[in-house]
Amino acid sequence: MSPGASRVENAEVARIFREVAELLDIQGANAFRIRAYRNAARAIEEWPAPIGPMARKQPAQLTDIPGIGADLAGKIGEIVKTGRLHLLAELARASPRGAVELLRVPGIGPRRARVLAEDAGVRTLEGLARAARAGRLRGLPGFGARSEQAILRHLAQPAALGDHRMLRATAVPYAQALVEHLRAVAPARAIEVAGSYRRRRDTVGDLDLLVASDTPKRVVERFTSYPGVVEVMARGATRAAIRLASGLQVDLRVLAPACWGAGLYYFTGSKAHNIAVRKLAAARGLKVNEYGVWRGARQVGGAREQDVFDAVGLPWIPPELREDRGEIEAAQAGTLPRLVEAKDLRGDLQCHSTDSDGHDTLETMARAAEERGYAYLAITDHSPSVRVAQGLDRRGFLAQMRRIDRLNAKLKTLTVLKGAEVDIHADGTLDLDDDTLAALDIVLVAIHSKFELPAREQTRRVVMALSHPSVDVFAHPTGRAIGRRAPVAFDLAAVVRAALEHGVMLEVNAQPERLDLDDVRCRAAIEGGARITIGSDAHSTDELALLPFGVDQARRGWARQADVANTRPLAGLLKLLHGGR
Ligand code: DGT
Ligand code: CA
Ligand code: CA
Ligand code: ZN
Repeated sequence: MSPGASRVENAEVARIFREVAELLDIQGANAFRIRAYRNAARAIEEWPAPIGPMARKQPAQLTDIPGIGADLAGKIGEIVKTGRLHLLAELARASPRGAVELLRVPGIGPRRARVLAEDAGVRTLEGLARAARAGRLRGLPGFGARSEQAILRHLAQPAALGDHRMLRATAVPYAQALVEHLRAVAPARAIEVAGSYRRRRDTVGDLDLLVASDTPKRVVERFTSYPGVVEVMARGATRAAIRLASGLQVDLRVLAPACWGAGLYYFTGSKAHNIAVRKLAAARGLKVNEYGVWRGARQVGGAREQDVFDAVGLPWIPPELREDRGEIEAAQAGTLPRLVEAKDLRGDLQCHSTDSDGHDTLETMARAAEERGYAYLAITDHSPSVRVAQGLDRRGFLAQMRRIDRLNAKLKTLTVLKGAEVDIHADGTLDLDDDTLAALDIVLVAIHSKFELPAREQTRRVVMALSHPSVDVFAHPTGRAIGRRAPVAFDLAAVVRAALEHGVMLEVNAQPERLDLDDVRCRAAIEGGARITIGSDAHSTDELALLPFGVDQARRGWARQADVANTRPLAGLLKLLHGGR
């Protein structure tokens, strides 16, 4: 069984515990109890072993997981056994309906959600929008004209209302578990998750599962009887659609083996890309659809995906590029980029330790990176003004640098780079003194406040920060959090010019909620001549494993190996850094 498939229960337990924490929070429950559920969710998600078999065979061992006592262990057992948690249903019954939806709006926490429900009768996003437009929020306890404006701005974004996309990373264990389940009726090479999932988009609307088989009935039967199904939404001879408890919807199509390639191609999309390729086919007197490549009524290809590309005279195009954003023209001209791959990366250029807000010590992080075979790991703890992260001050960084020297003397194949993630103040100055900055091997700068500055001020702030002679990397440049916080407004072209002028690189941050730069901005930055870095921003050893999600986003951003600084061996990387190593 693949590691991802067996971890689907970790994902489910974590999801349910998080929902419990949210509902407890809305009800104003004890803060320790709420935190216990949140911490447990995180610990279970990061627990390296599958929790399902453990709960079934050795339930006593569940308490080995940090933050799991007898009570939570019992609840894990209940979820693993029954797929649900009685407590959650009870809490949901006792909570104002829609309150959880309101929590997705930036600036609305549990307290404000309760005020909205109890004092203003606002229980839905639509209700919230109405109340904000009518100016009825500003009088409520904890609300003012400013927060009312911010809420209106958020709700005006097209994605704010009724868009239930899931982070792709969240969907991975669910997808892998389903694929595993279907292995009983088809070999691995005959199963594929297509759609936006295969194109490695940062979020997915649903999953599009394809199976090549001569016995579609068996496949449909197996699919709809998956234990995680809460609703079978459609069922036909060769297709079906289900919904899982997480809300994720999955479409299944069973394809005849002779049509596999054409179906895989069609359902990978994107729609815009498909339409453009179909036009090329039509110009050659061919028809391309999900069943094959056709000349009149005769099928001339479609068993392999390559058949479709051959039919229109194109080389194979990686799914990540299939967005009709110039990939077809590039394929025709023979200028498709050879995209960076996860195995090209030699190290990780952003992570945190217990010295700021990480969960593992400097040494533990380094050992874990060494075990991954990395040549280097930049430890980039926060600077002091990021108070929630308990950042280091000058003395703290100097002490950490001495510890890194001692650690490097002991490590065999890994070099720890002395780094920092330095906060950019609102005026563009940096949150650490020049001498300390100059002593570091690698300086990341980032925005952690004043996200809402107007574009001109934001651009000026960033350009000033990048012009500091010690700065190497602009980390998670737009500060977006998918579904929660929009990207800051700045003039990307001006920022890229400043980055080029001062030898600063732009990060593609691999945290699934960030994936920042996004695909379009990453490509624009590279086309503008900038170099990028990919950083996991790990806050624990397990999160080092997030790095490939950053690679996915960089690939969608047309990044080649040479565009990514941390594909270089250590000596080559150091040439790109200002630090005096
Ligand atoms: P999503 O689910 O919103 O993240 O995005 P996709 O790309 O997975 O879209 P989805 O699930 O609606 O459909 C899967 C693929 O099927 C899509 O990428 C392309 C193909 N497809 C769907 N509808 C059409 C259509 O009307 N025309 C064409 N040419 N292809 C379509
Ligand atoms: Ca889809
Ligand atoms: Ca779909
Ligand atoms: Zn940060």
